[in-house]
Amino acid sequence: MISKHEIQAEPYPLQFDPKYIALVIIDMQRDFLELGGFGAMLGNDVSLLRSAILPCQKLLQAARAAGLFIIHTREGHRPDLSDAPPAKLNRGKGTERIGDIGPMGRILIRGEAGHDIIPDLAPISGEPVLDKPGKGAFYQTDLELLLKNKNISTLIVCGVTTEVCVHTTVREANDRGFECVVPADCTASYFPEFHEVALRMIAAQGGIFGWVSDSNAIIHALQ
Ligand code: C5J
Repeated sequence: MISKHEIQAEPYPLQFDPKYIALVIIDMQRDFLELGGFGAMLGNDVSLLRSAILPCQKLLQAARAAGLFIIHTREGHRPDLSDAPPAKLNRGKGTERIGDIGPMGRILIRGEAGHDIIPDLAPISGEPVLDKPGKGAFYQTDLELLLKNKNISTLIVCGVTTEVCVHTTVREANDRGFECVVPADCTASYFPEFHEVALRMIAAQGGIFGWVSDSNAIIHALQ
């Protein structure tokens, strides 16, 4: 018998099977959340992302307790930048660029301090950490394979930033047949107005890309 649970969400409650739901935490890296990283280099106020940390921590704890498959992602590149499209490297108008040396090491480069996931959300053994060169977590990674091998059908997608890597991942997941729910308080943007609109875009038109909920509702449904 299929066990069905329900998450209170917009545009309507999301039913899920607890055996086949996974938590995906997108790019909660020092490079985006701390001074001296990629986010700051682009001229953003990185403190705006910090509101997502505590809700993500609580949801991560609940997901671990419920035995969910948990995946963390990191955006970044090889030290020789061979996986970074020139178009990405050349974009932006800051004084520093991807690969330049900043206070947390080379910006957006794998293995550097800034590329690490923030300590509050550090992955534990058994939780895959996927390094991605692009904005979407499916692009040039084995995320789809990992999920399909576990018959995962529903994704809880958290992380930063709402309208960039979270949104891109939700769109990619949607086209691959996954149901996605985004807990609004577990995501954040350097542009609060983009955050709001990005969430509305997900749930609009009867849930064109998925569902929007919050950490408390999801934690409640996982218990
Ligand atoms: C950005 C991300 N904003 N993780 N990356 O460049 O959203």
